[in-house]
Amino acid sequence: MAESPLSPDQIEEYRRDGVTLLPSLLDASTLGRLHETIDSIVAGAVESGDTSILELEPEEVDGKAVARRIYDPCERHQVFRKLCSDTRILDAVECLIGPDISLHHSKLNMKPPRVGSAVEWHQDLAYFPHTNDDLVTALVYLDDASIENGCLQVIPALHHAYLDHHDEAGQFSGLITDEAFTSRAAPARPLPAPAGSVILMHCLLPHSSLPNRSRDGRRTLIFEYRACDAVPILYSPRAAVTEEKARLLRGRPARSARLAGPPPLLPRLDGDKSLYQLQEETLARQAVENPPGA
Ligand SMILES: O=C(O)CCC(=O)C(=O)O
Repeated sequence: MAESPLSPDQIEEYRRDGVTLLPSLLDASTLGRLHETIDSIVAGAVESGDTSILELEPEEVDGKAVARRIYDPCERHQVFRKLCSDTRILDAVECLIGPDISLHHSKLNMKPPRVGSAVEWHQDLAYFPHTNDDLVTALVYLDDASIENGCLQVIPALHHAYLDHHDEAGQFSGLITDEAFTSRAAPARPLPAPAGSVILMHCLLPHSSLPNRSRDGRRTLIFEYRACDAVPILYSPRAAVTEEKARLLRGRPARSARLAGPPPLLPRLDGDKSLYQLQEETLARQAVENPPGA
């Protein structure tokens, strides 16, 4: 890596707030290729009803099913594999977690116009704790992201501890249930930015996004990177599937796991539900337990 791809201010912002934004990193022709590929994957999967590739929004648009997530895009097409090791992104990630980098997983959230689902407050690492917290989530906006179409929002500087994501019965709920967090006063910081911008976010930073009721989609491609010596500590059927797809992108595999960062909370997570399903079930349960106005 010749010149540092992140300025000292961006590195300081990431360390202090747990997030930094690289505005307009990708050009229009790269975005065009990604859009074409996504359209063809979605059209094929919706037509064949293949739910192993994508998850659908619960609401239809004009009587048609619409996608809310493409699972593992790096497994689907080389355009995504190429982008996850694009030097502009990977050099920036190297500044934050060092030279030995693997891809933990990828996903693509579609947030379609009018019916795009919300994502509730959560920490990524709560779903897949590791021996240290040198994991960076890169969120690549493929469309202009605004407050109206549900851009990402974060609570800056809250990335130094695992927060509880379990309900009163001790089951993993997919969203933050920690009392101190849910009653907090800290304001959310929305991160609107043009298509092609990349957000680099610490894996413990609480984040969420509002539903999209606007006429504009907000597709976001997500790469979860980790230092090679950050080793998953959760043994589960889902973790086994994820690990099969994890890939070394740069540097060397680790010979030993590094123990560092805050003590990981272990998710009590049965089955293989998506983030959206877990969060929706939790909200439905909470609404029954604490009806509005009760
Ligand atoms: O797409 C979003 O708004 C947030 C994505 C996210 O946090 C996730 O899928 O884990």
